[in-house]
Amino acid sequence: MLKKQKLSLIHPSEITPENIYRERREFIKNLTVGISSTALLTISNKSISAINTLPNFNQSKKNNNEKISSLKDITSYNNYYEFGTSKSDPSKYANKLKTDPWSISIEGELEKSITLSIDNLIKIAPLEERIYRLRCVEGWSMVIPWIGIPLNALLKKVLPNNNAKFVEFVSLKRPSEMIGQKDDILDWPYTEGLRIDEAMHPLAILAVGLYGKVLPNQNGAPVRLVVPWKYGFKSIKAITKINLVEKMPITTWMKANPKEYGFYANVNPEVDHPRWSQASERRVGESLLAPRLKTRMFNDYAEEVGSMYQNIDLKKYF
Ligand SMILES: Nc1nc2c(c(=O)[nH]1)N[C@H]1C(S)=C(S)[C@@H](COP(=O)(O)O)O[C@H]1N2
Ligand SMILES: [Mo]
Repeated sequence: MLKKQKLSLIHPSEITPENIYRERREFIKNLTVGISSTALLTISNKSISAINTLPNFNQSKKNNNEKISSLKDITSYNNYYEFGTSKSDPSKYANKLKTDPWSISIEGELEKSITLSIDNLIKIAPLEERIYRLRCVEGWSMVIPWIGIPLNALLKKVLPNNNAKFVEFVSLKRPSEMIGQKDDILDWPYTEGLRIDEAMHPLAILAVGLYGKVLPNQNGAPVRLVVPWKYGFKSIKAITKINLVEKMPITTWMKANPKEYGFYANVNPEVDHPRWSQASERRVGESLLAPRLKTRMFNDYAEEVGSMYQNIDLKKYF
C-alpha cells in the first residue's frame, strides 16, 4: 500500500547515530522480549516499566529535519478533558488513574468478540517506534516518538466481517479517577471512529509508549490511538473498547459541535475550522516569536493516504 516509506516509517537505524541505535535496539529487544515465547504472559504493565530505566532519547534526534519535541513539552502540554480543560491539568491529575489491570474489548461485526490485556495486545505484533507530528486543530503541533503496534495487526487478528464498515473507539469512563468527568463539558465516555480502510492503513497505530518509555498517563496510558494524518482529537486516549460497526459512529466532538468537528478531521490547510486557521501551525516549545510553520495536506502524508479520499469533497466531509 505504501509506495515509498518516508518520514516516520524510516527504520531507527537510518535516523540515529550508531551508538544511539544500539541503545535503541536494546530497548526494543527488551520491550518485545517474549513476543515469540510464553515469557510475555507474565509481563505486566509494571514490568514494562522496567523500560523506564533505559537511556533517554537523544534530544537532537530529527524526524525529516524536524526536531523531536522535548519529553517535558510532550508530557506537560496536553489535551485530555477527562482530567480538565487546561493544558496543564492532565500532567497534574492523570497520575490518579489506575491503568493496571486494564482490558480492551473488541466486539461488533467480527468473527468472535475478545477481551485483551495490554500484555496480550503487545503480543500481537512487534512493537515499533514511529515518529509522528501530532497536529491539534487548535493550531499547535509536536513531534512525538511513539512506541506501538499497527492497528491493522489487531484488526486482521479478529477477522472483521463484511458488515464492518467503521471502527468505533471508546475511552474509559471512571469519574472517581478522572476528575474532569465530574463536569459534563463532553458526553462521556470520549468516543472516536475511523472508516475501516483508514483503520487498516499502516500509518495508524495503537501506542503504548513514547520516548522509549511506557506511555505516561497524561498521554493516554495504557493504550491510545495515533492517526498521524488527522487532527489530534482523533487520537483517542485510554481505550477500553474497539467496536466494529456498520454505520458511521457519532463521535464525541461531532456531538458536542457538529459545525466545528466532522467525522473525517483530516489535516487540511485549505479548510479552516470556524475559530482557527488551519493554514499554519505553531510548534510547541519554540519561541512565540518563531515564524509559524506551514501546515501540509494530510499532515504531509498525502502520498500515503490521499487515495482514500479521491472521490470525496473534503470541504463537505471535514
Ligand atoms: N480520551 C481522550 N482522548 C483524547 C483527548 C481527550 O480529551 N480525551 N484529546 C484529544 C486531543 S484534542 C488531542 S490534540 C490529543 C493530544 O494528545 P497528547 O496530549 O498526547 O499530545 O489527544 C486527543 N485524545
Ligand atoms: Mo486537539
